[in-house]
Amino acid sequence: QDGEQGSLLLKSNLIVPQEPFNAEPPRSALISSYLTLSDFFYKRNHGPVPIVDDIERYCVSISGLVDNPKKLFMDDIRKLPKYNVTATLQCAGNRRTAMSKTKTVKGVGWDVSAIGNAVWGGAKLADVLELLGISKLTAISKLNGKHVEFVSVDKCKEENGGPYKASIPLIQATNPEADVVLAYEMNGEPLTRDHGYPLRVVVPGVIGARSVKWLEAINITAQECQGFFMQKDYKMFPPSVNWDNINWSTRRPQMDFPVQCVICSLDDVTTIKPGKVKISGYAASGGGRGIERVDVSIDGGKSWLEASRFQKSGIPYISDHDNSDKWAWVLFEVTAHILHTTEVIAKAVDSAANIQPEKVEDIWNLRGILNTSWHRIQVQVAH
Ligand code: MTE
Ligand code: MO
Repeated sequence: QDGEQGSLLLKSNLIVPQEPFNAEPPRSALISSYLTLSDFFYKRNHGPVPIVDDIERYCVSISGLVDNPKKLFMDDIRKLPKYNVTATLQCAGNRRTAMSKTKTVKGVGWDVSAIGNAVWGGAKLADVLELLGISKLTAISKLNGKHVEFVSVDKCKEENGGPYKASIPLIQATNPEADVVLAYEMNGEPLTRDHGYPLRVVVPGVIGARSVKWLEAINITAQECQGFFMQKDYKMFPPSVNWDNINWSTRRPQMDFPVQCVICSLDDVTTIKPGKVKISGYAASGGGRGIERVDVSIDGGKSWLEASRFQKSGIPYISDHDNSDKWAWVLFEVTAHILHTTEVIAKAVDSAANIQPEKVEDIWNLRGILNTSWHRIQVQVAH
Protein backbone atom coordinates (compact mmCIF):
# COMPACT_ATOMS: atom_id res chain seq x y z
CA GLN A 1 0.00 0.00 0.00
CA ASP A 2 1.32 3.46 -0.67
CA GLY A 3 0.27 5.08 2.55
CA GLU A 4 2.34 7.89 4.00
CA GLN A 5 4.30 5.66 6.28
CA GLY A 6 6.26 8.45 7.97
CA SER A 7 8.51 7.08 10.64
CA LEU A 8 6.10 4.40 11.78
CA LEU A 9 7.11 0.86 12.34
CA LEU A 10 5.04 -1.64 10.49
CA LYS A 11 4.10 -4.17 13.11
CA SER A 12 4.49 -7.84 12.48
CA ASN A 13 3.09 -9.49 15.56
CA LEU A 14 1.63 -12.94 15.92
CA ILE A 15 -1.48 -12.03 13.93
CA VAL A 16 -0.12 -10.33 10.86
CA PRO A 17 -2.37 -8.04 8.83
CA GLN A 18 -2.78 -8.80 5.16
CA GLU A 19 -2.48 -6.10 2.55
CA PRO A 20 -4.13 -2.99 4.05
CA PHE A 21 -1.64 -0.57 5.60
CA ASN A 22 -1.76 -0.80 9.39
CA ALA A 23 0.89 0.65 11.64
CA GLU A 24 1.52 1.79 15.19
CA PRO A 25 4.42 3.73 16.72
CA PRO A 26 6.73 2.49 19.47
CA ARG A 27 5.02 3.06 22.82
CA SER A 28 7.62 5.61 23.93
CA ALA A 29 6.52 7.92 21.08
CA LEU A 30 3.05 8.26 22.57
CA ILE A 31 4.22 9.87 25.81
CA SER A 32 6.65 12.27 24.13
CA SER A 33 3.83 14.81 23.65
CA TYR A 34 0.21 15.39 24.61
CA LEU A 35 -0.75 15.75 20.93
CA THR A 36 0.34 12.87 18.71
CA LEU A 37 2.15 13.94 15.53
CA SER A 38 0.51 12.47 12.46
CA ASP A 39 3.69 10.48 11.64
CA PHE A 40 3.33 8.76 15.01
CA PHE A 41 -0.46 8.40 14.88
CA TYR A 42 -1.54 4.78 14.31
CA LYS A 43 -3.05 3.98 10.93
CA ARG A 44 -5.86 1.49 10.48
CA ASN A 45 -7.20 0.71 7.02
CA HIS A 46 -9.47 -2.02 5.75
CA GLY A 47 -8.69 -1.47 2.09
CA PRO A 48 -6.17 0.38 -0.08
CA VAL A 49 -5.63 4.02 0.94
CA PRO A 50 -7.53 6.00 -1.73
CA ILE A 51 -6.17 9.08 -3.49
CA VAL A 52 -8.62 11.97 -3.62
CA ASP A 53 -6.86 14.67 -5.61
CA ASP A 54 -9.50 16.61 -7.52
CA ILE A 55 -10.34 18.80 -4.56
CA GLU A 56 -12.43 21.27 -6.63
CA ARG A 57 -14.84 18.53 -7.60
CA TYR A 58 -14.72 16.57 -4.36
CA CYS A 59 -18.04 16.70 -2.54
CA VAL A 60 -20.10 14.89 0.10
CA SER A 61 -23.62 13.88 -0.93
CA ILE A 62 -26.16 14.07 1.85
CA SER A 63 -29.37 12.19 1.20
CA GLY A 64 -31.72 9.55 2.54
CA LEU A 65 -34.63 10.63 4.73
CA VAL A 66 -34.29 14.36 3.99
CA ASP A 67 -36.57 16.71 2.03
CA ASN A 68 -33.82 18.27 -0.04
CA PRO A 69 -30.74 16.15 -0.61
CA LYS A 70 -27.59 18.27 -1.04
CA LYS A 71 -24.05 17.99 -2.31
CA LEU A 72 -21.54 19.86 -0.18
CA PHE A 73 -18.21 20.89 -1.67
CA MET A 74 -15.11 21.60 0.44
CA ASP A 75 -15.85 25.34 0.15
CA ASP A 76 -19.32 24.83 1.62
CA ILE A 77 -17.87 22.91 4.54
CA ARG A 78 -15.10 25.47 5.12
CA LYS A 79 -17.71 28.27 5.18
CA LEU A 80 -19.28 26.77 8.31
CA PRO A 81 -17.87 27.81 11.71
CA LYS A 82 -14.60 25.98 12.30
CA TYR A 83 -14.10 24.04 15.52
CA ASN A 84 -10.95 22.53 16.93
CA VAL A 85 -11.83 19.45 18.94
CA THR A 86 -9.06 17.68 20.84
CA ALA A 87 -10.00 14.02 20.81
CA THR A 88 -8.30 10.70 21.37
CA LEU A 89 -8.96 8.07 18.74
CA GLN A 90 -8.45 4.47 19.80
CA CYS A 91 -8.91 1.34 17.76
CA ALA A 92 -11.22 -1.14 19.50
CA GLY A 93 -8.46 -3.71 18.88
CA ASN A 94 -5.78 -1.81 20.80
CA ARG A 95 -3.84 -4.29 23.06
CA ARG A 96 -5.21 -7.25 21.08
CA THR A 97 -1.88 -9.11 20.99
CA ALA A 98 -1.94 -9.37 24.79
CA MET A 99 -5.49 -10.76 24.68
CA SER A 100 -4.44 -13.34 22.13
CA LYS A 101 -1.99 -14.83 24.64
CA THR A 102 -4.94 -16.20 26.64
CA LYS A 103 -6.47 -17.84 23.58
CA THR A 104 -6.03 -16.82 19.95
CA VAL A 105 -8.29 -14.05 18.70
CA LYS A 106 -8.92 -12.82 15.18
CA GLY A 107 -7.69 -9.39 14.07
CA VAL A 108 -4.71 -7.10 13.58
CA GLY A 109 -2.11 -7.81 16.26
CA TRP A 110 -1.81 -4.45 17.95
CA ASP A 111 0.51 -3.78 20.85
CA VAL A 112 -0.54 -0.78 23.01
CA SER A 113 -0.20 2.05 20.49
CA ALA A 114 -3.33 1.81 18.33
CA ILE A 115 -4.31 5.11 19.95
CA GLY A 116 -3.45 8.77 19.44
CA ASN A 117 -4.56 12.21 20.50
CA ALA A 118 -5.01 15.08 18.03
CA VAL A 119 -6.74 18.38 17.47
CA TRP A 120 -9.30 17.82 14.73
CA GLY A 121 -10.26 20.98 12.85
CA GLY A 122 -13.44 21.16 10.84
CA ALA A 123 -17.19 21.75 10.78
CA LYS A 124 -19.56 20.33 13.34
CA LEU A 125 -21.84 17.66 11.90
CA ALA A 126 -24.72 19.34 13.77
CA ASP A 127 -24.11 22.52 11.69
CA VAL A 128 -23.87 20.53 8.45
CA LEU A 129 -27.17 18.76 9.12
CA GLU A 130 -28.82 22.07 9.90
CA LEU A 131 -28.11 23.07 6.27
CA LEU A 132 -30.38 20.16 5.35
CA GLY A 133 -33.17 21.42 7.59
CA ILE A 134 -32.47 19.04 10.47
CA SER A 135 -32.39 21.09 13.66
CA LYS A 136 -30.05 20.68 16.59
CA LEU A 137 -30.92 17.90 19.06
CA THR A 138 -33.21 15.94 16.77
CA ALA A 139 -33.82 12.33 17.80
CA ILE A 140 -36.30 11.48 15.03
CA SER A 141 -36.49 13.64 11.92
CA LYS A 142 -39.68 14.61 10.12
CA LEU A 143 -39.18 11.75 7.66
CA ASN A 144 -38.48 9.29 10.47
CA GLY A 145 -34.70 9.34 10.27
CA LYS A 146 -33.00 8.08 13.42
CA HIS A 147 -29.43 7.38 12.30
CA VAL A 148 -26.70 9.10 10.34
CA GLU A 149 -24.65 6.83 8.11
CA PHE A 150 -21.17 7.73 6.86
CA VAL A 151 -20.00 6.14 3.61
CA SER A 152 -16.40 6.38 2.44
CA VAL A 153 -14.50 6.36 -0.84
CA ASP A 154 -12.32 3.33 -0.01
CA LYS A 155 -13.38 -0.18 -0.92
CA CYS A 156 -12.80 -3.22 1.24
CA LYS A 157 -13.17 -6.97 0.95
CA GLU A 158 -15.34 -7.29 4.07
CA GLU A 159 -17.96 -5.23 2.21
CA ASN A 160 -17.45 -7.37 -0.92
CA GLY A 161 -15.64 -4.53 -2.64
CA GLY A 162 -18.11 -1.92 -1.38
CA PRO A 163 -17.22 1.13 0.69
CA TYR A 164 -16.33 1.20 4.39
CA LYS A 165 -19.26 2.60 6.39
CA ALA A 166 -20.67 3.17 9.87
CA SER A 167 -23.46 5.09 11.57
CA ILE A 168 -24.22 6.99 14.75
CA PRO A 169 -27.62 7.93 16.24
CA LEU A 170 -29.17 11.14 14.86
CA ILE A 171 -29.45 12.55 18.39
CA GLN A 172 -25.66 12.35 18.76
CA ALA A 173 -25.03 13.73 15.26
CA THR A 174 -27.24 16.76 15.87
CA ASN A 175 -25.97 17.44 19.40
CA PRO A 176 -23.43 20.26 19.22
CA GLU A 177 -22.10 19.16 22.63
CA ALA A 178 -21.19 15.73 21.24
CA ASP A 179 -18.57 17.53 19.11
CA VAL A 180 -18.87 15.19 16.11
CA VAL A 181 -16.83 16.90 13.40
CA LEU A 182 -16.23 16.59 9.69
CA ALA A 183 -12.51 17.27 9.98
CA TYR A 184 -10.22 18.59 7.26
CA GLU A 185 -7.31 19.32 9.62
CA MET A 186 -5.31 17.29 12.08
CA ASN A 187 -3.10 19.25 14.51
CA GLY A 188 -3.51 22.40 12.44
CA GLU A 189 -2.45 20.84 9.13
CA PRO A 190 -4.51 19.41 6.29
CA LEU A 191 -5.31 15.74 6.90
CA THR A 192 -2.79 13.37 5.39
CA ARG A 193 -4.01 10.69 2.98
CA ASP A 194 -3.57 7.98 5.60
CA HIS A 195 -5.83 9.81 8.02
CA GLY A 196 -8.62 10.53 5.55
CA TYR A 197 -7.71 13.45 3.26
CA PRO A 198 -9.61 15.52 2.34
CA LEU A 199 -12.37 14.95 4.90
CA ARG A 200 -13.13 12.48 7.68
CA VAL A 201 -15.61 12.07 10.46
CA VAL A 202 -14.36 12.21 14.04
CA VAL A 203 -16.78 10.83 16.63
CA PRO A 204 -15.17 11.72 19.98
CA GLY A 205 -15.35 9.21 22.81
CA VAL A 206 -16.29 6.33 20.51
CA ILE A 207 -14.14 3.47 19.13
CA GLY A 208 -12.12 4.53 16.09
CA ALA A 209 -14.14 2.36 13.69
CA ARG A 210 -17.00 4.89 13.60
CA SER A 211 -14.75 7.79 12.55
CA VAL A 212 -15.05 7.17 8.81
CA LYS A 213 -12.18 8.49 6.68
CA TRP A 214 -12.38 9.78 3.05
CA LEU A 215 -16.02 10.69 3.50
CA GLU A 216 -18.09 10.41 0.32
CA ALA A 217 -21.71 10.36 1.47
CA ILE A 218 -23.92 10.87 4.49
CA ASN A 219 -27.31 9.12 4.65
CA ILE A 220 -30.10 9.84 7.06
CA THR A 221 -31.67 6.46 7.72
CA ALA A 222 -34.40 4.85 9.82
CA GLN A 223 -32.18 1.91 10.70
CA GLU A 224 -28.66 1.65 12.00
CA CYS A 225 -26.05 1.06 9.26
CA GLN A 226 -26.20 -2.55 8.09
CA GLY A 227 -22.54 -2.62 7.01
CA PHE A 228 -20.10 -5.36 8.01
CA PHE A 229 -18.21 -3.27 10.57
CA MET A 230 -21.43 -2.34 12.39
CA GLN A 231 -23.18 -5.73 12.25
CA LYS A 232 -20.50 -8.42 11.86
CA ASP A 233 -17.55 -6.93 13.65
CA TYR A 234 -16.68 -4.57 16.52
CA LYS A 235 -19.19 -6.13 18.88
CA MET A 236 -18.30 -7.29 22.36
CA PHE A 237 -19.06 -10.97 23.05
CA PRO A 238 -18.64 -12.95 26.27
CA PRO A 239 -15.78 -15.47 26.61
CA SER A 240 -18.19 -18.38 25.97
CA VAL A 241 -18.90 -17.32 22.38
CA ASN A 242 -16.73 -18.91 19.71
CA TRP A 243 -16.75 -19.00 15.89
CA ASP A 244 -19.14 -21.99 15.87
CA ASN A 245 -21.87 -20.61 18.11
CA ILE A 246 -21.66 -16.88 17.36
CA ASN A 247 -24.92 -15.06 16.62
CA TRP A 248 -24.01 -11.52 15.60
CA SER A 249 -27.55 -10.19 15.88
CA THR A 250 -27.62 -10.71 19.66
CA ARG A 251 -25.25 -7.79 20.33
CA ARG A 252 -25.17 -4.06 19.65
CA PRO A 253 -22.35 -2.43 17.73
CA GLN A 254 -19.75 -1.14 20.18
CA MET A 255 -19.79 2.65 20.44
CA ASP A 256 -18.22 4.28 23.57
CA PHE A 257 -14.78 3.15 24.59
CA PRO A 258 -14.37 1.83 28.19
CA VAL A 259 -11.73 3.21 30.57
CA GLN A 260 -8.19 2.35 29.46
CA CYS A 261 -4.69 2.87 30.84
CA VAL A 262 -1.24 1.83 29.59
CA ILE A 263 2.34 2.24 30.77
CA CYS A 264 4.45 3.49 27.85
CA SER A 265 7.79 4.16 29.53
CA LEU A 266 8.65 0.48 29.95
CA ASP A 267 8.56 -2.55 27.66
CA ASP A 268 6.54 -5.64 28.65
CA VAL A 269 9.70 -7.08 30.14
CA THR A 270 12.24 -4.49 31.28
CA THR A 271 15.55 -4.97 33.07
CA ILE A 272 16.69 -2.13 35.33
CA LYS A 273 19.31 -1.33 37.92
CA PRO A 274 17.82 -1.01 41.44
CA GLY A 275 16.67 2.54 42.17
CA LYS A 276 14.39 5.25 40.84
CA VAL A 277 12.14 4.40 37.88
CA LYS A 278 9.83 6.75 36.03
CA ILE A 279 6.51 5.07 35.23
CA SER A 280 4.45 7.00 32.70
CA GLY A 281 1.77 6.39 30.13
CA TYR A 282 -1.69 7.36 28.95
CA ALA A 283 -5.21 6.91 30.34
CA ALA A 284 -8.46 7.59 28.49
CA SER A 285 -12.14 6.82 28.72
CA GLY A 286 -15.06 7.03 26.31
CA GLY A 287 -18.23 9.11 26.23
CA GLY A 288 -16.47 12.28 27.38
CA ARG A 289 -15.73 10.82 30.79
CA GLY A 290 -12.51 12.21 32.25
CA ILE A 291 -9.85 10.32 34.17
CA GLU A 292 -10.41 10.64 37.88
CA ARG A 293 -7.36 8.69 39.04
CA VAL A 294 -4.48 6.53 37.87
CA ASP A 295 -3.19 3.92 40.30
CA VAL A 296 0.24 2.36 39.91
CA SER A 297 1.51 -0.65 41.82
CA ILE A 298 5.15 -1.71 42.05
CA ASP A 299 4.41 -4.84 44.06
CA GLY A 300 2.08 -6.78 41.78
CA GLY A 301 -1.10 -5.12 43.07
CA LYS A 302 -0.63 -5.36 46.85
CA SER A 303 -0.33 -1.61 47.29
CA TRP A 304 -0.95 1.37 45.05
CA LEU A 305 0.55 4.81 44.42
CA GLU A 306 -1.44 7.57 42.83
CA ALA A 307 0.17 8.95 39.66
CA SER A 308 -0.01 12.61 38.67
CA ARG A 309 -2.09 13.38 35.58
CA PHE A 310 -1.73 16.13 33.02
CA GLN A 311 -2.93 17.33 29.62
CA LYS A 312 -1.60 20.82 28.88
CA SER A 313 1.41 22.14 30.78
CA GLY A 314 0.65 24.87 33.28
CA ILE A 315 -3.03 23.96 33.55
CA PRO A 316 -3.87 21.50 36.32
CA TYR A 317 -5.87 18.55 35.05
CA ILE A 318 -9.20 18.07 36.79
CA SER A 319 -11.54 15.57 35.18
CA ASP A 320 -14.72 17.04 33.66
CA HIS A 321 -13.47 20.59 34.33
CA ASP A 322 -13.92 23.46 31.84
CA ASN A 323 -10.16 23.67 31.41
CA SER A 324 -9.78 20.00 30.55
CA ASP A 325 -10.19 18.39 27.14
CA LYS A 326 -13.10 16.05 27.81
CA TRP A 327 -12.55 13.84 24.73
CA ALA A 328 -8.81 13.53 25.23
CA TRP A 329 -6.47 11.24 27.08
CA VAL A 330 -4.40 12.26 30.08
CA LEU A 331 -0.75 11.41 30.43
CA PHE A 332 0.32 10.16 33.85
CA GLU A 333 3.59 9.89 35.68
CA VAL A 334 4.94 8.58 38.96
CA THR A 335 8.46 7.90 40.16
CA ALA A 336 9.01 4.78 42.23
CA HIS A 337 11.91 3.06 43.94
CA ILE A 338 12.22 -0.48 42.68
CA LEU A 339 14.76 -2.66 44.42
CA HIS A 340 13.59 -6.17 43.56
CA THR A 341 12.23 -8.01 40.54
CA THR A 342 8.50 -7.31 40.47
CA GLU A 343 5.34 -6.74 38.47
CA VAL A 344 4.42 -3.09 37.83
CA ILE A 345 0.72 -2.45 37.16
CA ALA A 346 -1.32 0.56 36.09
CA LYS A 347 -5.11 0.99 36.17
CA ALA A 348 -7.34 4.03 35.85
CA VAL A 349 -10.70 5.16 37.23
CA ASP A 350 -12.90 7.41 35.08
CA SER A 351 -15.18 10.23 36.17
CA ALA A 352 -18.16 7.85 36.41
CA ALA A 353 -16.05 5.68 38.78
CA ASN A 354 -15.75 2.94 36.16
CA ILE A 355 -12.72 0.75 36.77
CA GLN A 356 -10.70 -1.63 34.60
CA PRO A 357 -10.98 -5.42 34.83
CA GLU A 358 -8.10 -7.07 36.63
CA LYS A 359 -7.66 -10.06 34.36
CA VAL A 360 -7.69 -10.28 30.59
CA GLU A 361 -9.25 -13.79 30.80
CA ASP A 362 -12.46 -12.30 32.19
CA ILE A 363 -12.98 -10.09 29.15
CA TRP A 364 -11.57 -12.39 26.48
CA ASN A 365 -13.65 -12.23 23.31
CA LEU A 366 -13.10 -13.88 19.95
CA ARG A 367 -12.50 -10.62 18.06
CA GLY A 368 -10.03 -9.45 20.66
CA ILE A 369 -11.58 -6.04 21.19
CA LEU A 370 -11.63 -3.74 24.21
CA ASN A 371 -8.69 -5.18 26.07
CA THR A 372 -8.74 -2.78 29.01
CA SER A 373 -7.41 -5.20 31.59
CA TRP A 374 -4.82 -3.91 34.10
CA HIS A 375 -1.62 -3.16 32.24
CA ARG A 376 1.23 -5.26 33.60
CA ILE A 377 4.99 -4.90 33.16
CA GLN A 378 7.57 -7.42 34.34
CA VAL A 379 10.48 -5.51 35.83
CA GLN A 380 13.64 -7.47 36.41
CA VAL A 381 16.23 -5.93 38.68
CA ALA A 382 19.84 -6.69 37.83
CA HIS A 383 22.16 -6.18 40.80
N1 MTE B 1 -12.56 4.74 7.48
C1 MTE B 1 -12.42 4.17 6.27
N2 MTE B 1 -12.94 4.80 5.22
N3 MTE B 1 -11.79 2.99 6.11
C2 MTE B 1 -11.25 2.32 7.17
O1 MTE B 1 -10.67 1.25 6.98
N4 MTE B 1 -10.92 2.28 9.63
C3 MTE B 1 -11.54 2.68 10.89
C4 MTE B 1 -11.67 4.19 10.99
N5 MTE B 1 -12.19 4.75 9.77
C5 MTE B 1 -11.39 2.89 8.47
C6 MTE B 1 -12.04 4.14 8.57
C7 MTE B 1 -10.86 2.19 12.08
S1 MTE B 1 -11.17 0.59 12.53
C8 MTE B 1 -10.10 3.00 12.87
S2 MTE B 1 -9.48 2.45 14.34
C9 MTE B 1 -9.82 4.40 12.47
O2 MTE B 1 -10.40 4.74 11.22
C10 MTE B 1 -8.33 4.65 12.38
O3 MTE B 1 -8.06 5.97 12.02
P1 MTE B 1 -6.58 6.40 11.66
O4 MTE B 1 -6.06 5.48 10.59
O5 MTE B 1 -6.67 7.82 11.22
O6 MTE B 1 -5.79 6.27 12.93
MO1 MO C 1 -10.18 0.16 14.55
